[in-house]
Parts: sequence; structure tokens; C-alpha cells
Amino acid sequence: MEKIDLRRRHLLAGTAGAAALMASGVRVSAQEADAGPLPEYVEFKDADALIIHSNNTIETKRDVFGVQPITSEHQLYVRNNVTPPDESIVADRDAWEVSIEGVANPGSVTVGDLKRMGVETVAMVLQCSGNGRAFFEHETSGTQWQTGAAGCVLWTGVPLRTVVENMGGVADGAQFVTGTGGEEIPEGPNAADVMVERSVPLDVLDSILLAWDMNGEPISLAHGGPLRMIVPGFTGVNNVKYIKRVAMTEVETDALIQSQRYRLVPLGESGSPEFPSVWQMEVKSWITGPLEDAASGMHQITGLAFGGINAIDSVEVSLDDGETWEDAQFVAPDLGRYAWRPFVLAKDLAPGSYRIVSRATDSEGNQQPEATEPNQSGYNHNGWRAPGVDVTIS
Ligand SMILES: Nc1nc2c(c(=O)[nH]1)N[C@H]1C(S)=C(S)[C@@H](COP(=O)(O)O)O[C@H]1N2
Ligand SMILES: [Mo]
Repeated sequence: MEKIDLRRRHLLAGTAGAAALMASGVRVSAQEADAGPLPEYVEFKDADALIIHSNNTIETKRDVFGVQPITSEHQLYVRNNVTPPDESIVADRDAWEVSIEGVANPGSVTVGDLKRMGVETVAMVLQCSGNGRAFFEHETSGTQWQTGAAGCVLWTGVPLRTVVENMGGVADGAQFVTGTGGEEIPEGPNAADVMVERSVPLDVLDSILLAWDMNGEPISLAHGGPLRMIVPGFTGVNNVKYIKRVAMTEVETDALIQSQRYRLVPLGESGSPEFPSVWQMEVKSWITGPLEDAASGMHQITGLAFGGINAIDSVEVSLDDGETWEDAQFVAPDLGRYAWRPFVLAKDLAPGSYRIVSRATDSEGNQQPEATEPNQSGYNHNGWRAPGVDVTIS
């Protein structure tokens, strides 16, 4: 996977130059030859809407989003750190068991049990921690995601708080919620290096869902069926698929994916628990159209904005790379704190060259920075300048 990404970066750098690559993320995605056919577990998806980086890293093309408030499962990105489990785990969904630990009365519950305990729906931006990695200026290993390792989807499930209360409440001393993925990991000394197990702070317990439906349908295997832990406002990796164990723990898991990976590490250093974990998402936006050169006249300049852990408040658009800004309007209904909102600015564009960027502000007054402070692995990109779009109007 890493090889493919590096090769692609060099190829592009060779033709257009690294700076041009950074400046023209959009065209890169539009013209890029796809890596191959969709792997079997995501065969149902719309191949034309996707950039296939590898079997386990598939991105939504930027122009596909448009002003959609909810991303279709056929267009939603996919990211797996290890090979997904066999399709047979979704054959009898209600029989899937999840072990609940770190409560007064620990035990196993089935999805069927959970469905009788409670139900809620949340609209949430699911975004990979590495979304926008390609926009950092430093060299990063890992998938060169642009804007498309994100989507806004509806999750339906039972609040974890309800499950925990049914089992006697949180055990004394717990400080984290630790979720374990249902992949088959060969037993042995290296299991912790491979397993997908993530811990998030216990203080977000009230927003967590154990979800069985996505966008009103049973969650596909690709997206974590039969059961997924949903942590609204937290990056993708914290939303553990095929969840088989949820534990209220005193300490964070020592799985490598928590202890060393997904940390905000200064350039040149390696990951360790002393650095902040990639958890809450920050305010972010990007333009979804126009992405191509066009004729003069009326244009609807569109994009997506979200607040991450906070609600989105407002978004501005600039046609001159941030010299001057205008307020954009939200297009779709407000689907809540964790959802994104498509926006539009209607403009009569005269012939000329435009560099279109957007800049969002969340409900706490946090505004996207011009550039994101670099971190070694290129996580949490939310700078407004780099994802800009160059459009020539003639
Ligand atoms: N069990 C499990 N959960 C997982 C992963 C995984 O590999 N295994 N990948 C994580 C990462 S890094 C991301 S970005 C999201 C991707 O979710 P999606 O494939 O449904 O888009 O799932 C997260 N949850
Ligand atoms: Mo991710």
C-alpha cells in the first residue's frame, strides 16, 4: 500500500512538480487512472465515484459529494487496517455477540438483545484521521487521501450509556471506553501489533452508539456490520467496526494502533503514548464545485463544512485565495452537531483565473487555520489554503 502511494506521489511530482500537486488536488483526483476493480467485499459500490488506492483504502472523488447532506453507501470511502472478517459474520446479524466489560455486571449481549434495549439515530461525519494527508507539505507515508476519506452518514443503534446502565453501571476507576474489532487476529506475541482496539475518554460515553444500521439499512460488512461502535465527533479509527468487545477501562489499550499509531507526533519523531491521540475532529470545509474550467456567467459554488466535535456555525468562500471572503449559505437542513452541512455561494463569474477556497467556523468560534501544524503521519488536516481549487473562467 505504501509503495503504491509513494510511486503515485513521485509520478505526479515528476510531471507537474510537487507544488502543483499540492495546488491541484482536484484535478489529480479527476484524471487519475484508478488502481483496479473494486475488491469483492465492496463490489456493490459505484466504482466511477471512487479512487481505489488499494483493496483496503478507497476514497470518494471530490466532485461526487456535490451538496449531498448524506453520503450514499455506494459512494462512501472505505478504510481497513487489516483484512476484514469473512462475509459469514453478517449472515445472522442478531446473533452477533458483544462482550461488555468494566461494568458492575459484565457479560455478553447479542445484537438482538441490543435492539430491544433502546434505539437512537445520529447523523455523523465519518472521516479518516488521514483525510487531507496529501495537502501537507512534508512527505508522509500512508495513503495520500485528498478530500474523500470522509462522508456523512446516519447511524442507528442503542446508546452505550443505556447498555452500561442495564449492566449495573460503569465500574469504579474506569476512565476510557475501549472497543475491540472482530477481525481474526492470529494469537501470539504480535497480536497487539495488528489488532484494531481503540480507547476513547469515558467522558464521551453519553454520545456513543452501538449501531446496527447505516443510512437505514443493516450495516454492510465493509462498514462494520453486524455491529459498530460509533463515537460522534471522533475520527474514523475510533469508530470500531464489527465490534466484539466494549470495556470501560482504567487505562488506554496497549494495542499498537493506540499506543504508537494515530498520535500527533512532531516531525521526525516516532509515535508513543506521550503524544496526543487522534481523537476529536476539528472544524473543516472544502469546495466541491466547480472543479473544472467553465464559461462565464452564473455559477453555484458549492462545498461541505462541519465542526467535528462541535456544531458548524458558518462558512465563508474566497475566490482570490483568501484575499477577500464572502459568507456562503447552507443548502440542506441542519442534521445536528456531528453532521456536515453543504453550502453554496451563487456568483456571476467574469472571465479570469480564480483560486476558490472555503473557511469554516464552529459553534465555539474556532476557525479553520490557513495551514495545519504538520505532524509526522499527516493526521487531522484542516487548513483552508491547501485544498483550494483553481478554475479558469473564459
Ligand atoms: N474493526 C475495525 N474498525 C475500524 C478499522 C479497521 O481496520 N478495523 N479502520 C478504522 C479506520 S482507520 C477508519 S478511517 C474507519 C473507516 O470506516 P469505513 O471503512 O466504514 O469508511 O474505520 C475504522 N474502524
Ligand atoms: Mo482512518
